[in-house]
Amino acid sequence: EKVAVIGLGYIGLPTAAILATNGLDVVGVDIKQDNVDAINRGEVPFVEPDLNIHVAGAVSQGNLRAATRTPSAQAYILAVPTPFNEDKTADLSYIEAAATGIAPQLVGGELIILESTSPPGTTRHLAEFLIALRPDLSLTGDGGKPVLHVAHCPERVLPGRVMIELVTNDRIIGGITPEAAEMARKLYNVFCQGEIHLTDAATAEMAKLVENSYRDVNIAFANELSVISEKVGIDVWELIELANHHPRVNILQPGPGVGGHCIAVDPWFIVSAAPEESQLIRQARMTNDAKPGWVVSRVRDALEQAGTGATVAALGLAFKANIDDLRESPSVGIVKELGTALHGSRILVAEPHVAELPGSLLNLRNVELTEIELAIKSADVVLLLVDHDDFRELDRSLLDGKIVIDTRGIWR
Ligand code: SAJ
Repeated sequence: EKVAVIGLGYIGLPTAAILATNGLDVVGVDIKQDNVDAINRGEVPFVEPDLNIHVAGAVSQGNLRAATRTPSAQAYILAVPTPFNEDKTADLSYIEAAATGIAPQLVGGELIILESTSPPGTTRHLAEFLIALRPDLSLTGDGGKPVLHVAHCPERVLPGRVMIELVTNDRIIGGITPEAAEMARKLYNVFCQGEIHLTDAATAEMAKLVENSYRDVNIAFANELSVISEKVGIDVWELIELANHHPRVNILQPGPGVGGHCIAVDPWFIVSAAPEESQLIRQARMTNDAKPGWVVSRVRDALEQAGTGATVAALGLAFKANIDDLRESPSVGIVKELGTALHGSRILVAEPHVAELPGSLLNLRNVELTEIELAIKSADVVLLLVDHDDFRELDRSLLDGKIVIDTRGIWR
């Protein structure tokens, strides 16, 4: 069986590779010629543990190759981005572009799977978009036309653990028809050892969005508690730890805000589908988005205490612990805001997982990247932004005499 995977990013390439190492004939499709060339040499254009072994193995076996043109295949998996627009609605142009590439190849009987995280109704939209391009096909076989089977199978893997979670996580598959869902189950059964649950397409779309919104709402609760605790003069970490001793309470951890490409994005897809009804989900998003600004104002207070010209050590830029991913990171936003607003102060950034500052911080003359101990020793105010192990294991005596703002509660 031949499978085409459209979009060779963090989800598409691992999925293509794992199908190929399980014996299927896989063509990966991407618009970036450089990435296509790299993959055809057996190389991976980004960092994900163990992915390179899978890609190199599959390419040398001849089961995986990459191309910029969509080939004909029995199954197509779309793993393209679904970013959101300024008005928080989803941008479906990548899905439509992928569908436009697939449509001329279809003869009927194919399986089309959308993996991209999408607002409710997107799989149906994709199906109808394909039928509009190919009116000689149908979704149900009406009029005796050949059938196109369309399903949604949202990805749920955690970056850094993709090759493990692809195999072990349970999956949800929602079909436009039950038959489409059943066909998709057969395909994912090739590598997925978790349970596969079948439903309709809109429920599968919502399930993925709800998982990430659940986390967002719960982090917002923790973040709100941290702001309240500051006001009433108690330690939020102790508060949460104590409350979590209750058998039915499990509060998450506050932080400097919520980053990454999923949890800070997906809830908006629910809000845009049902704006009036999504009060709590919207408010949680706004609460989490407001947290970096609150951290900045705490640093300003500390600097007032420390005096003009004081130096800040900002520890961590990644969006979460022990990774090198700076995209959509609240820490980067906080450092940028500090660098822009506090002309009289120096901000010494320590981020052991990167070799240089991201572009958004490069033109700030009072912000520089340095080594952890050096940053702390030179600082009056130490701002902990990411709970990297390197910061947890730090010699605490370095913090003596400093004003410490620990947004993750690792130094209590
Ligand atoms: N965070 C907190 N407090 C917490 C937990 C997390 O402030 O108690 C922050 C983190 O620091 C980070 C952000 O939330 O900035 C998100 O981190 P995360 O580890 O919660 O999640 P992601 O974005 O790396 O991956 C999520 C996962 N979804 C869920 O756990 C429900 C993953 O399984 C999904 O596949 C992924 O989103 C995705 O692609 O949608």
